[in-house]
Amino acid sequence: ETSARSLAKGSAPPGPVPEGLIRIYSMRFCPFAKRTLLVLKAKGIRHEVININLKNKPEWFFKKNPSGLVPVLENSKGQLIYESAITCEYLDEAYPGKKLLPEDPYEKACQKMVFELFSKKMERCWRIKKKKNSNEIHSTVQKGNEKNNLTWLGAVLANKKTKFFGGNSLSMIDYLIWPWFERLEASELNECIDSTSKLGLWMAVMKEDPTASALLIDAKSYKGFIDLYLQNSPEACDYGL
Ligand SMILES: N[C@@H](CCC(=O)N[C@@H](CS)C(=O)NCC(=O)O)C(=O)O
Repeated sequence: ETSARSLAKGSAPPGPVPEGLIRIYSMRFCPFAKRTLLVLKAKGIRHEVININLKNKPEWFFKKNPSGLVPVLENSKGQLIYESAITCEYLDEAYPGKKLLPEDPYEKACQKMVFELFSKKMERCWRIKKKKNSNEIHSTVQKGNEKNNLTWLGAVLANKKTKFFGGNSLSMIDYLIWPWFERLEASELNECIDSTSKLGLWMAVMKEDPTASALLIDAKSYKGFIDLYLQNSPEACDYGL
């Protein structure tokens, strides 16, 4: 289902979400949507995936999210939730099972502080620029002063003296930042993390997590996607299907 072809302009809008299910509007290679998919899987929430062709969006998609971005959640009451971090917090609160955010207000604040800093520093570095060929894309990512930022994030772990960003077990903040790390390999940036460093060790334990490993991105497909996406090809989102 996660690998279903995307819906494009001209497609019929999907019907209401069946009772007992939640729907995610996603795109197979989107790191933001990956956050929501990780939380859905980690909490064992029954869901359906509708992939959106982001280079040729269906008209009706703007009724789901006026900014036209994935991910969006829709429940059987017709309620719509967008912005990836908000979708993740919503799922954690609305569904029973393992709590991914800590109850303790201070611990929760700590996770949100790491998140804010990550959002400011990292998303800018990972941003894919519209360039004509893939060589140019990768050098653009590398110029983003990645090394310094990763060092900073490693220091967060070193100060905490824990394996994960929220303590000694995996929690929400790890899932929120993981999608950018699983893309390092595909972006040929994995050598910028020393595998014996705090961050390198964190990546290794993340790869062992059953949820993260089950949803691990295929580096080859991701690369193929990026090349087409930067050419604005409507085939990008369905790369490899
Ligand atoms: N702040 C948003 C960002 C989501 C986002 O940028 N999604 C991208 C795909 S990775 C998208 O939908 N792009 C479509 C567009 O830019 O029109 C979130 O956290 O959910």
